[in-house]
Amino acid sequence: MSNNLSRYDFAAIEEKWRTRWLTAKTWKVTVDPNRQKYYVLEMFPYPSGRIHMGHVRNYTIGDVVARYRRMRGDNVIHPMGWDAFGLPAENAAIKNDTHPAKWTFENIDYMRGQLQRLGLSYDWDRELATCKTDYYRWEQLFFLKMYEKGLAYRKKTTVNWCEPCQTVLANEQVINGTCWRCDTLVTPREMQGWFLKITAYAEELLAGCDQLPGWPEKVLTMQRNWIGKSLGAEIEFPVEGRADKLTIFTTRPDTIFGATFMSLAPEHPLVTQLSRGTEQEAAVADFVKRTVAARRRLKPGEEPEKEGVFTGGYCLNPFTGTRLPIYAANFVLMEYGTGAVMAVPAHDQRDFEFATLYRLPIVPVVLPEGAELTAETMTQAHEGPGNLSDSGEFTGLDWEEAKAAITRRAEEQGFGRARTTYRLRDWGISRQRYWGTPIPVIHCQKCGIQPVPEADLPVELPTDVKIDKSGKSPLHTLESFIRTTCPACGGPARRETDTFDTFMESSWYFARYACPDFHDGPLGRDQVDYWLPVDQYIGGVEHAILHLLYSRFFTRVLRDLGYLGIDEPFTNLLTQGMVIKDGSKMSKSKGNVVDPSELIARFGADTVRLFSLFAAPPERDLEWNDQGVEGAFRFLSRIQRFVGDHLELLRRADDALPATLSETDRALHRKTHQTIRKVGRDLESDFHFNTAISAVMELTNTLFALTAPESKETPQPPLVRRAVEAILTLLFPMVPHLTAELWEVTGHDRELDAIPWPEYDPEAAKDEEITVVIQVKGKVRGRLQVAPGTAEDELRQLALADDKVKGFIGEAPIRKVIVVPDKLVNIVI
Ligand code: ANZ
Ligand code: ZN
Repeated sequence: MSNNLSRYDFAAIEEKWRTRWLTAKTWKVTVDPNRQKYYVLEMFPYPSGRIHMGHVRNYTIGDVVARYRRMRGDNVIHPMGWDAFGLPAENAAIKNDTHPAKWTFENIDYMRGQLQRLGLSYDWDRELATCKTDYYRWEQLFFLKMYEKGLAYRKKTTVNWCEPCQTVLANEQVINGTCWRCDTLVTPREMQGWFLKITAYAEELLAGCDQLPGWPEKVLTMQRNWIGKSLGAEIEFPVEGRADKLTIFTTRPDTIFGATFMSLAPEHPLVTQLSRGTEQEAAVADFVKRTVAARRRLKPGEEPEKEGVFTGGYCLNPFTGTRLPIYAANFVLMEYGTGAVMAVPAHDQRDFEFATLYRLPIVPVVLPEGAELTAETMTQAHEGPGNLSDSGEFTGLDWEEAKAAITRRAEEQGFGRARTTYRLRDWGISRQRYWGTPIPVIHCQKCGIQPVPEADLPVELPTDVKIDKSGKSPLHTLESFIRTTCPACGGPARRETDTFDTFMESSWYFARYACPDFHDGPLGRDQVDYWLPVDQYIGGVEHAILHLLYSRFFTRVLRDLGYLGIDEPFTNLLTQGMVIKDGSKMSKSKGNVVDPSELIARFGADTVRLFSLFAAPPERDLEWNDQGVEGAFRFLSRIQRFVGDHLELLRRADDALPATLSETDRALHRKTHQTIRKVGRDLESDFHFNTAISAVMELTNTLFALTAPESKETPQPPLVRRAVEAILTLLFPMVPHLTAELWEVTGHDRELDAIPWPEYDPEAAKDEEITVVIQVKGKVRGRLQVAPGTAEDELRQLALADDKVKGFIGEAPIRKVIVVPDKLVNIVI
């Protein structure tokens, strides 16, 4: 690299610095108890083949945080790795007649190169790939420990089954209810599967949401809703002609006198039992079959058209003895509460619609203050508060009192109890796939399920397999894998062929990054205790529920197993927005992708980084625009040209400030320190990179204007040098290569990477005051001395509080106050 700066030769500059940093392992870190640690982490990518603009944005944000914290003096850990198991590798293997492992590792190599081209400051010695045995072996150990504690168990579960393909489909392989490969309608099938008892941590995971002030409120809300805690009661209704009772869960025991029928989930066992032998039998059977199939076709959150069928059976209200018909209804879920609902149409909108549809009675029992409620005049359910009516001894009570009183009475009478339910379900982790972590258990005909002994771990995923076109996991037929001996009786036994849900791998990778060289166990306590928790986590909002919840769950399980000493894995969370082009998210199917590699080749990594930071604040969507990229490129070109043009001056300039400063000197000095203050605040508090960059652009403009040949008076060299130094250091986290180069050529011997973040001088940054005129009815009546940029609100208040101005307003009502910042306040009376 020559010091010929006549042209912005980004390719040469970037290569030089990239190579230097990678060779020197500039970002390698080790535990240092005497230094403040800072852990910044971006969600690791699936090695799909190439990085996309979403990755560029995510990783650039993380990189700025990492570089900024380093300049602030923190011991920064900034790792990167690969979420390398998963279905796309199997699909690609079929399509390209290759092996998932080969495809995955080739992608990793390619994508690592792409990330390095971006100049991202990772400690590559911590890199991991979850498909490697030395990673997933520890996950198998966690599973065994959880199994021992009863946190991992097996139960029957319903899966998506494709008959022609003879395979289980993952949810994302079911498109509109049909198989993605052969278009046949998918059918539900009962199968044994492994589950992790995340529900055992439901309460703690919920309470933890209140201890995460560094998370976006919307993500916490999603977490809380997903856990979905409901306080209510369980009440038993005797079923006519049967010994067993029907147990319902309700959050509104206060409405029990208004129950007019019962609704059961189609899968509820009573549905078929009650209809058996009645004239409803055929209709019920048909309904159950249809609704269960239809439900699988619903997208998450979508509600079906309400539909139901009378089962032929009745039960009795335990408080009144009233006979209530039992229906099966498609909006009742088997997995929630008890799968049975007492229907109160007057006070529950779903029940109201259902009752209207099937002409069932509506009995209002909770009356809003001062209002009449009658079945005839109601057009919708009254779900809000009120006082009880027609409710026997509870009549007249406020609804909250009634909830408690009715629950208590049910408890005393022995047919009910207070109960809390959670919407959260245990986590089904079995996948009938090949490219994943083998679940370490053995099935023995004699002894049943036997965990693989710890000493026999890892159960390695065999790689000498051929993925065939059927899409079936080759594990199911691979005798060399399946055949084993029972650890209990030593007899012949078979290995489990299910593999883990790949969310397992991403639930603890952040901890493994802390101790890549530790091989005596999953986590080296000294290292994880020093580095964890992650101080700043950054990723897409699409992971706001599952990945984050699973990671929070795993962290607690690992804590309880003694591997970790923290409760929460991520102290602060930033969910960055999407990259949009032509109105929709950049995606292959939309054909609107911009390839980062092409952009880097054309403009350089610094420009791509700068644009992705400048175009929008991180949490918002970023609208792609080509002019913006060119603008970023021009800005960097101008900086480099300026340095090139003033090289001699910059190198020679004194470090010390001149004894006397001219007005121009002071203007540049002030702007320099104000910019340092502004950028520091923007990076420190809410990562407003876009406004930080704007501020540096302003400083650059000021510098150019004052030093232009036509400028009346140019600043002295030390001030020019300080302004340039500020520009370079402030931009360094965002635009590392060019700034490092210019720093070096302007005669600094310490690398910019080792330079502390600049401090601003409050005295120098102080604004000079300006005069703002106050007008009343269009006439100048007063003047304010304020700092430039004083907020409109403040100007308005100052103007209205001015004694002279008050005199001119007198008693007249103020119609309007027009504020022109930095200029005038106009009061219309
Ligand atoms: C009677 C009642 C009266 C209800 C009323 C509501 C209002 P959350 O708050 O979401 O927990 N429910 C119970 N189990 C259900 C299931 N498996 N599928 C569908 N709905 C179910 O909702 C609890 C309420 O949803 C329960 O309280 C029950 O209806 C219904 F004026 O019971 B409620
Ligand atoms: Zn056995």
